[in-house]
Amino acid sequence: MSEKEIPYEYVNIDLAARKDFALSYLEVNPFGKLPALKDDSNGLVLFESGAILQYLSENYANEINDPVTCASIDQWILFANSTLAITLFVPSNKEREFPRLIGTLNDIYTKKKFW
Ligand SMILES: N[C@@H](CCC(=O)N[C@@H](CS)C(=O)NCC(=O)O)C(=O)O
Repeated sequence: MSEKEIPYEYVNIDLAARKDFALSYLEVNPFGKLPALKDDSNGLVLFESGAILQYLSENYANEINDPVTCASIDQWILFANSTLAITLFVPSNKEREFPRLIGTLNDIYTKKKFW
């Protein structure tokens, strides 16, 4: 949001504290996971980082409106939130898959500007 100069208020939530404020966060995300977004301009409440990024990209980053670029953005969001996340956070996958994925990512982005 800073990169796109979208005004925002950052709310830090200590879920581990289980205080009233953290518990009321379950109204925002019933699964109790971070991050989440509340858009005061239209009342939208959204969780899942990928959905948040897609929403911000489609509704606030007005310079991106061609389908090819949008598809590429969606590809990298889904790659990060599915393929890469499973590799990083599932221990049995990490050892085998992580070096391969990171090696390929490194190859791609040493040749190409990060967009
Ligand atoms: N797929 C979700 C993952 C959400 C997630 O697992 N968030 C972690 C922090 S990165 C969390 O809230 N952990 C606290 C907990 O599970 O109690 C997303 O991308 O938003």
